[in-house]
Amino acid sequence: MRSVKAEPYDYRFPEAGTALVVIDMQRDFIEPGGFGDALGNDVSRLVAIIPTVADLIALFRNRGLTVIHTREAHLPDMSDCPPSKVARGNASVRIGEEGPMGRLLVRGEPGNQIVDALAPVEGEWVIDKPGKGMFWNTGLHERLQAEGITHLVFAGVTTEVCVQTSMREANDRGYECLLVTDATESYFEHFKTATIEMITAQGGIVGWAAPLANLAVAFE
Ligand code: TIU
Repeated sequence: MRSVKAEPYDYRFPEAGTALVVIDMQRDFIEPGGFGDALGNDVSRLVAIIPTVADLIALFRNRGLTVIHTREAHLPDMSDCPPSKVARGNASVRIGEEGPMGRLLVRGEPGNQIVDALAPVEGEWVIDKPGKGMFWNTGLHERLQAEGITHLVFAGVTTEVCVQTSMREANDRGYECLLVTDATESYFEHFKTATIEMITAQGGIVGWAAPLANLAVAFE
């Protein structure tokens, strides 16, 4: 077992049973002209974590550990996108409609790809998820079980939406979860702070949180 100095107390993980999950580092959320931008958000906050996420991926990749990338992505016929999700909010361009990077949140479109700096390499898992959580309608739990993965390290965007939903779903399914605090970001600074507090409060009710530097030390 390796041990990371974390909140609310040390996070222990078996290297072989641990995977990295990078949530939705796709152009739709991170680049101007995407879904996040269409919702009225300042995407520059999210761009800033790319180097840290790249270092985190390298840590896992270099050790031959499982790296999982998710994308929030709907089928081109939108059969996996409830009308309530399309109608919600006051977006200038809605999910499924044509934006500067193709149809928003639709599989195969330019905007739906992981940003170049974090592009998946051969052998890494790429999970297209129609929901905010990574388990609904993806088959991911069965695949993780088959690989003997028991511990999940989380990064990506946005902290309080798809990252937190996925981490909570993982906790309910029995995975021991660590959030890497400088490899996740929100359009709203206070939501990120609050999410980390929510996850780690009450003895780690959802899981643990630590910066990348602490995780790097644990691998030495
Ligand atoms: N809008 C927002 O903050 N997030 C999402 O819609 N999806 C993800 O968090 N990936």
